[in-house]
Amino acid sequence: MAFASVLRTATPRLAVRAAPQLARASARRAFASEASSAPKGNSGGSNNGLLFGLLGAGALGGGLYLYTRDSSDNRNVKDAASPQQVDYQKVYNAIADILEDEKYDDGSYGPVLVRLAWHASGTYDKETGNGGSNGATMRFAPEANHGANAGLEHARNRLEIVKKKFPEITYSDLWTLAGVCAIQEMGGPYITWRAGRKDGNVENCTPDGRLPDGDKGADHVRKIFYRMGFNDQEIVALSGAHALGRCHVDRSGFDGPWQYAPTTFSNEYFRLLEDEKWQERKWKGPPQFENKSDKSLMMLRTDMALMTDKGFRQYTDKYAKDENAFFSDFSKAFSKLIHLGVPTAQLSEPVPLKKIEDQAPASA
Ligand code: HIF
Repeated sequence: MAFASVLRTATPRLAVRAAPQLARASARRAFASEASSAPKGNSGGSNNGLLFGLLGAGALGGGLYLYTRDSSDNRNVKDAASPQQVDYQKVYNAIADILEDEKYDDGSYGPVLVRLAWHASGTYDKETGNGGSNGATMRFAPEANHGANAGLEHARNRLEIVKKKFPEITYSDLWTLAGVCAIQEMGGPYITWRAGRKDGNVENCTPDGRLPDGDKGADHVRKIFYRMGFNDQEIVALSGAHALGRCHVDRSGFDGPWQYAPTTFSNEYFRLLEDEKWQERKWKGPPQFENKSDKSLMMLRTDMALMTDKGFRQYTDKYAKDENAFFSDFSKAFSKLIHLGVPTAQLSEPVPLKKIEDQAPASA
């Protein structure tokens, strides 16, 4: 299955672009200081409406996301539509239709949609139960402006095309469904997805700092992912998603793709980690690694931790050798990720979402 899909999705536009301008050393700090206007030490619970309202208003001067004007408005709050009310396969197909665009990046919005689904979900905190994919709180300025979320407006804006066609779907269901669609259509495994996420309000935004920093090591990665309830094996399995997409100097400050075919989902990320020689890149940007052989690929410090940390390395070895094992473990871990924070009672049964290539061709 994997091979056929990989063939189908390996578009000809995969040539890795030459590195754009070097990052200014201040690029990442600029994001970080913007984000420092976001609430600190807030539990993300529901009693901070005023605080968030003020912060939301304070952010007005600094480039706003679409909905902030109405951020405390209950029109932003929405219950999920059941699979009886919305044909989620149709929504899936509409997302598949808007994945490719030769003018955008490597020719596909797929990677940035996967990143949106993950950042919408990866704010989950298992101790307090807040954060996670329920709520789609990245619609609001405090969370949209978190440094880690820079660039995700490309994904959110692209999905407006689909939201207009299917206004009944909640943003939180749409964003996670888009991540599933992107992975499946780029040649990845099937991923179990349930509908039922509700859209929340600005009061449900999580504090900044819940998502990982790429310039840190294994301890940091564990701290962030253990907080969500993942173990070492799941962390490594998830990390294979860095086969997709690239870093952008104007978003994270880092630069370049992890592999040569960044719109094809495969175990290539693990194989390159092991097979290439990696060295620190000498440049003005934040610390990152480059492959010695042609210097066109990159790894973050957090990626390198999967090689250097013993607890992680055993799984990196396994997934580099065995793509089926990777696909199967990734599918489970990603499905877990995109349901974090959603009360089980809210969720539907798994919704079957077929890849386009597995759907019966429309009869003539
Ligand atoms: Fe990423 N990730 N991620 N990531 N990520 C970036 C881009 C993507 C981390 C940092 C970055 C995961 C974990 C981590 C994707 C998917 C996932 C970028 C570049 C950075 C810096 C952003 C930019 O400049 O545009 C860190 C530190 C992580 C913890 C280890 C997940 C496992 C791999 C959870 C995951 O699924 C995807 C896809 C992209 C590419 C986005 C694009 O626009 O091309």
